[in-house]
Amino acid sequence: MAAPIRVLTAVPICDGHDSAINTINLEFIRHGIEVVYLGYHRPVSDIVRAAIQEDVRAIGISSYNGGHIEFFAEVVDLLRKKGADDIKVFGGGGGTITHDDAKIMRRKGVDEIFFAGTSLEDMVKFVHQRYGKSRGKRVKPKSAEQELAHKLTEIEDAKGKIRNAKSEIQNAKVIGFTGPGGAGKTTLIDELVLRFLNKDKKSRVAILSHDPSVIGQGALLGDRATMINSQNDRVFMRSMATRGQAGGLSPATKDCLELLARSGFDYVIIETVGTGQEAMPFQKNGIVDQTVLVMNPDYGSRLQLQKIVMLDLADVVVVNKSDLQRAKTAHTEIEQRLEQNRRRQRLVDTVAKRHRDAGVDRLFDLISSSGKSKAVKERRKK
Ligand code: B12
Ligand SMILES: Nc1nc2c(ncn2[C@@H]2O[C@H](COP(=O)(O)OP(=O)(O)OP(=O)(O)O)[C@@H](O)[C@H]2O)c(=O)[nH]1
Ligand SMILES: [Mg+2]
Repeated sequence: MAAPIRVLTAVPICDGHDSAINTINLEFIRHGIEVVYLGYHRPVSDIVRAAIQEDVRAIGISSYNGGHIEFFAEVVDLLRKKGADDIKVFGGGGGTITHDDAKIMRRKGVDEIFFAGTSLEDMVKFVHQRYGKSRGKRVKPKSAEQELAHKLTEIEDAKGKIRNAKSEIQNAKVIGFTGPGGAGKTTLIDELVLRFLNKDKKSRVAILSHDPSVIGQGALLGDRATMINSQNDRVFMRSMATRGQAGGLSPATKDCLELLARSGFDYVIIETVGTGQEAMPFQKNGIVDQTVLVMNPDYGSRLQLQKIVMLDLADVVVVNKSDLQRAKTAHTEIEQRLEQNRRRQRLVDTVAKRHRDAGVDRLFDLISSSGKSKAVKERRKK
């Protein structure tokens, strides 16, 4: 089966009209397309950076607040400048983009503009026809970032059968985040990235983020929309759909992670999909150095805690959303549960959605101060 088409969608800066694109995203996903959604109020530079890192086939822009002729053209121009003009641009904006505007936009390199009244079916058909064919031989990448992005695509589409044997040295510390859907993993990672970037002005971070999908179907890869600090030239983020694999990761995760870990980043952060009680996404002695389980205070009762396998395995357990009422009880119950494990697991309370949260600072210290794990040291000795 051919690999799914990946597109990135976004709404331009100073524009909060995201209702149209949310509808379109959903329709795309239902028809087998993987959509990396960047969110609204996004500048050209963020859109182009994300499209290159995600190595999508095309960018779909939904624009309502005017300035579309310039905005779309700037996206096309920046892609060209970065040697990434194999990534195409299309979009719409209801009645705010006139037919005359669209003519100019097409002349400036935009593939297609969809007007008010177009059916969702027609848009899906367009994406399949225009971006569904195999890419064939690719142009030589213009930057290391682009090269990395292309390789990740090769690995993902070959289901992890491609290896890069160039360098076996893993320099990065790999940290795995898991936990139930909506617990705040992405928000927390974004706050930690801010601290990594501020602590060392030269450090570079990679993020490998997962969202669920069934084989042959699309996926909404939505973690980027939550990211603010991670929209940064020192951060390389890649979103992956699970493509039918259970357990929180994708069949290609391991190889993609290995490649990222030896691509010159100081930290590689991996986020699983929202997981259930039985999930154990990170293998023992695998490539992940430290595992963080992010919990929501509303997990149920003590009985539920007995069932969560990751509570036995995680190095650090975070009670996020500790601004919520149940957080204190959650902390006490989880603390007692962890005591039974008799391992040196750490428990931290955080409010990830608050800037400069002292709990997130504490978590950052735990992650950034503890050195490479035994596993990595051993791997390095080999
Ligand atoms: C819904 C709406 C809102 C909602 C937005 C909700 C949300 N979260 O999106 C609310 C009420 C919040 C809102 C607020 C504002 N709005 Co308003 N809003 C609209 C409205 C009524 C509909 C837009 C819409 O979602 N249509 C539904 C989509 C599915 O259909 P469509 O637009 O026809 O698009 C088709 C195609 O173009 C295509 N398409 C669209 N995008 C894309 C993208 C891709 C990739 C593809 C393939 C296709 C595609 O899909 C559709 C298929 O048929 C329009 C008026 C109108 N009737 O168009 C005004 C409109 C866009 N808003 C307008 C304005 C001025 C505002 C405000 C500034 C008002 C104010 N003074 O506060 C604020 C700004 C908000 C902000 N932060 O940006 C103006 C813009 C004027 C301009 N550009 O000159 C409009 C045109 C109304 C008007 N006539 O004055 N708005
Ligand atoms: N009250 C409260 N809400 C938070 C906190 N941290 C995150 N949230 C909110 O929780 C929601 C989910 O946050 P995400 O970071 O997307 O959660 P996630 O675990 O990455 O979700 P999935 O990737 O879908 O599993 C968002 O609306 C956040 O704003 C917090 O500390 N307190
Ligand atoms: Mg997330």
